[in-house]
Amino acid sequence: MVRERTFIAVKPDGVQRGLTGEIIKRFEAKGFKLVGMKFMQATEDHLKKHYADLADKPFYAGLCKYMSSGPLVAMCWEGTGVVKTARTMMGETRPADSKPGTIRGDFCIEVGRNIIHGSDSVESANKEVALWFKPEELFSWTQSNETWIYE
Ligand code: DAT
Ligand code: MG
Repeated sequence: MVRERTFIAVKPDGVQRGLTGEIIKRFEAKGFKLVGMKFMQATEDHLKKHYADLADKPFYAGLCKYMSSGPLVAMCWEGTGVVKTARTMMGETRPADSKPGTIRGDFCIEVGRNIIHGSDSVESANKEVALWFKPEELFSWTQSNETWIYE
């Protein structure tokens, strides 16, 4: 597996509920490297682009509205297998299907308020990172503990 990047967001409900630190803590403790992060309120237009693949779903308009209703934390995390592993750490789309120990399994109840976003493939991760971050907002840096995380 390659040292890839993924787009993770603490959604507005996660921010409102004070779960930002808890979510960041899990990715940090796992050993992944934070390479970009901003606290921002996204426009509905921006979210329509982000969720373009879901444009034909009945919940699309409500989803874009809720996601733009308050500030969120947009992040880019890097590491070997981070796209897939982050999805595992998040749990399933529906919190009710998410196992305890996962973020959605531990902290939320309804699919429409599931507190975190994570890219679902390397291809969409690349697209999403480019949609949410300018190149100068992403940082390549050496983690001091890297040789203790990777062989
Ligand atoms: P995920 O966020 O796990 O990648 P997705 O890409 O299929 O899931 O959908 C994006 C978001 O849309 C999801 O996090 C919550 C919302 N959503 C999905 N299915 C829904 C449904 N049946 N009703 C309401 N909201 C839904
Ligand atoms: Mg998705």
